[in-house]
Amino acid sequence: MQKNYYITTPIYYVNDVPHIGHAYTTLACDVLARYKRLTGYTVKFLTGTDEHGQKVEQSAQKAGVTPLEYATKYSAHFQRLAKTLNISNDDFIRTTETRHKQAAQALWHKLEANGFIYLGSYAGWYSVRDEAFYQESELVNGKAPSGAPVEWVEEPSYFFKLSAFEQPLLDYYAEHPETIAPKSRYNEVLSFIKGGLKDLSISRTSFAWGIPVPNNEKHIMYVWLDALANYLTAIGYPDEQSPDFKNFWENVTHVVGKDIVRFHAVYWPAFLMAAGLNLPKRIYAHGWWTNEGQKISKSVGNVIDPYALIDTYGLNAVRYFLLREVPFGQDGDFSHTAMIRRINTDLSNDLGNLCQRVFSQVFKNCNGLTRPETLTAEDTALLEKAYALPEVVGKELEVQAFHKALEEIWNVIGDANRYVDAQAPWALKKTDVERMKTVLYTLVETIRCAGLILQPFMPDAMAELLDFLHIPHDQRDWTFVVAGHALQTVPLDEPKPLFPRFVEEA
Ligand code: ME8
Repeated sequence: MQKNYYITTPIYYVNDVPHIGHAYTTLACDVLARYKRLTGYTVKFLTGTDEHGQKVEQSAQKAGVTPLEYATKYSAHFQRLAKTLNISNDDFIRTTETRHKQAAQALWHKLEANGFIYLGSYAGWYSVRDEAFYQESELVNGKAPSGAPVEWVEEPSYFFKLSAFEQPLLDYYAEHPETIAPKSRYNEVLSFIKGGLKDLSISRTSFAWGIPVPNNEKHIMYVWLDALANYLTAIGYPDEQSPDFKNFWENVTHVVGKDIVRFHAVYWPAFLMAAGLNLPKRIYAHGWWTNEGQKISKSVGNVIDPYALIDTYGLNAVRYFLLREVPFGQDGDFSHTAMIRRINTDLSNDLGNLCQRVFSQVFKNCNGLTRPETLTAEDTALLEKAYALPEVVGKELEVQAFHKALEEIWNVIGDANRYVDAQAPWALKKTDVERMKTVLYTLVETIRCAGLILQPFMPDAMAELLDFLHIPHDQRDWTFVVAGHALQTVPLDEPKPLFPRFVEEA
């Protein structure tokens, strides 16, 4: 039976250029998409840009261009970032596309037809920066809980009967607690729902940049209803019979930052219930990055530019660092010191040197290296750990524990380094050439397995490694990490260092 997996990033606002936070979310999704493809899933991986709303309208006005011109320019930045990060997305959605306008309006129709929309008027607080409505009781010193300024809004508005979903959501989450992760976010969502859900304003009349409400063009849809609908648009909604819709809606994972949990774990599931659609399988909210201990903000001027990072450290290192340094789900701090430490320790010393030592000995000292017939207990112990990687790493990736998945891989790399020191193949060269060959073979085979498993994290570097080992492209999925597919012969090419040390300029 075909196994399907649908993975989405938030769609990013086009009010500014992308920064490290956007790169982080997209990267995490990319690792999941690549992992699922390597384990036999048909994957749909969606990212894109959120182009409507007051925030974008205001930014465009300031720049003296139309909102669409502005959105097109900034959307291109996000598209370029995805290419630069080597993201394997299958689609890039822009909410200004016709397909999206149609899907969002169809969703509105459905909610209305099912009796969950009514016309009223809104009087309350709104934050343009967050594009969110806030209760008086939620404000902290006259500001949104995020610190964003709020303004008083009074206007005619359509409402969504969110209050009707308080109990259904509580029941659903009690039965499917794994839907929201990590646990701390699950608790946060539950306590928000238990605090009482009020009906939600879902249209605005005081500006124009959005999708018109069907049959009442004075109103435009609230940007979050519009934006969330993107996840449906990309798989063919409203055609619920389309193959993409049938395949992918049943198994969707949304990865988001912790700032937008409420929209994804309260409003979105309520909209879906109201439209008669099933709920996401998983909503994972990761933490926030700070920069050298400080909150990242444009006004502080400490925004981390992902392009600059990649220029300085290289794409493989940036991808590795972001997912290794901080447990996914927790907040983390970016520092150049930590980045350089990871490059020089994990990548250069542990993995890069292992490959270099082993490959150069094979190149210099082996006149033909084939799979040995007999192995010692030490050889078998190392290989068995390598062959167990798909299971142990897969288990961690199934719960989005990227840092633990990498730790498991580095355990095997650490074992391989201890093994090479203990077996000392350079000494065996003089005493027992056959044994030296067996040791080197065992190491190359272990490196092959690690290389296959690391592909989702560092696709470029691992492609180079696997090319060096002459592994055919159709033998690179995780089912090949087994003894039955062990290398028969080891190529004897001259190696090039895979992860050079990072040396800081004086
Ligand atoms: O919220 N650390 O878009 P957005 C980690 N358009 N991640 C960060 C971050 C940081 N310091 N800053 C931002 C929106 N992010 C809406 C989403 S979805 C239907 C609509 C990441 O451009 C994180 O994933 O403000 C966060 O959720 C997202 O960027 C917010 O992007």
